[in-house]
Amino acid sequence: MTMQGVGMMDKEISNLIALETKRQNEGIELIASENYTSKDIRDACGSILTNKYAEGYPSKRYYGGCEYIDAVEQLAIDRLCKLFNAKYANVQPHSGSQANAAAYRALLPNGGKILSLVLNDGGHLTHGSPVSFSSHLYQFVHYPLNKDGKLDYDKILEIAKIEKPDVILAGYSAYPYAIDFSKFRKICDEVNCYLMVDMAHIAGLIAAGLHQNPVDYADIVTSTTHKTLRGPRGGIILTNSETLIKKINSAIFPYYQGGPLEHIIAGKAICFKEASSDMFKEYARQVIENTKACRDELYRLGAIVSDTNNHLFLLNTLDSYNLTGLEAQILLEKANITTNKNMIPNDILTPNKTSGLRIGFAAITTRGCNKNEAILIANLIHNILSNKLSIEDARKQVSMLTNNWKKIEEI
Ligand code: DSN
Repeated sequence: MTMQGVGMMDKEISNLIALETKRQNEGIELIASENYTSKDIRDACGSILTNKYAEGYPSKRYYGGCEYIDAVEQLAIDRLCKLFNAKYANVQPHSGSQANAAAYRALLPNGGKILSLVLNDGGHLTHGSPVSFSSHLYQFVHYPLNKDGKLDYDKILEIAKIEKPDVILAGYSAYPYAIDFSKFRKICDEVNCYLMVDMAHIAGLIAAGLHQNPVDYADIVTSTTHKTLRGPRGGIILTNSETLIKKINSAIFPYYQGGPLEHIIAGKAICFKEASSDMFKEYARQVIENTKACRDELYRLGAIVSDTNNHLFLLNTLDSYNLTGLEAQILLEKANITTNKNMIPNDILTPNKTSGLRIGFAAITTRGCNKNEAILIANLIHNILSNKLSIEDARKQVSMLTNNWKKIEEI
C-alpha cells in the first residue's frame, strides 16, 4: 500500500525503492550493524502516526490530541523496561548519537572528562572523535585494547586512577568478544565515577539472554534499535536512577530534540515485543553460531581473523590477501557481498583505507542463513579475495544462496 502510494505520486522515488529492494534481496549483507525489520515494524513506521506533533512526554505534551500517541509511547517504554529489566526508559532519541549526547549531558558538565576506548580499536564517533560534537563538548581520554585485541580491565583501572574521569564508557562498534560490565562497575566504584554503556551492537544478544545485561551495572545504558535488536532505525536510553531519567528526559526534549517520531516509536514498541519472543532467542543464538562458523572456516583456510563470541569478527585483509580493507570491500561488493572496511587493533593504515573488514551475521540470519551456508560464505569470501574465483562465478554462487532465503518483503 505504501509502495503504491509512493508510485502513483512519485515515480522517481518508487523506482529507487524498487532498486534498493532488489539490491537487498540479491545481496549477502554482512555489515555487522545492519538488519531487516518485520513487516509489522515497517507498517508502523510508514503509518499515519507521522502526522502528529507530540513534543513532551506521555500525559505531559505541548499539543492536544495526544491520547493515542501517549498510549503508543507508554507501551514502548513499558515493553523496553521489561525487556532489559530497567526501571526507566526514554524511547525518543532519533539515533544512537542523539542518545549518547543526552546521556553525556545527564551525567557530566560541559568540559567534564570521559574515559572511552581508543577509537581505532573499535570505538564510535560519539565516543570522542575529533569530527564529532562529543570531543568539542567533553574532554576524552582513552584506554587501549591489549595486543590480542581484548579489553584489559587492569589497564583500564590503572588509567582511570591516573585520569580520574567523570564517566567511563563501555560498548563498542567493532569488538568481537563479550564485555564484562561487572568488572567495569568495580573500576567505576573504585575511582568514584559513572559507568555508561553504549550497547548498540549487542542489544539483541542481551535481549535474548546471551550476553551480560549492562542495565544491572551501568548508571545509563544507550542503544540503537536497528542492529542486532532488529527494530526500526533509532535510539533508546535506559537507567535505574530516578534522578538520571529526569535529566535524560530534559536532555532529549527540549535540549537536543523537538517533536518525537511517534511512527518510529510505534515500530520500536513492536520491536521490543518481537525481541522478547522465543523465536528471537533462537534467532540470536543462530547469529552467534553462524558468525563463529564463518570465522572458523576463514581461519581454517589460512586467513588472519579475530576470534568471536558475538555477532561479528574482524578479518585482516592486508596480511591475509595483501588488500586494504577498502580494496577488499570493493571486490566483495562487485560480487554482491556487502561488508565495511574497518580498522583492526594497531592498524597501520588510515580509517579511509584500513587493514581489514568487519563481518557480521545479524542481517542474513534474519533471512534464514544457517551454519552450513555461513561456511560456504567464508569460502566465497576467501576465494574472491585470493583471486581464485571470478566475480561472475561468485555472483552466481551468491545468487544461489540468497534465492534460498526469505525475501526481505516477507520478513
Ligand atoms: N554506524 C554504526 C556501525 O556501523 O557500527 C555505528 O553507529
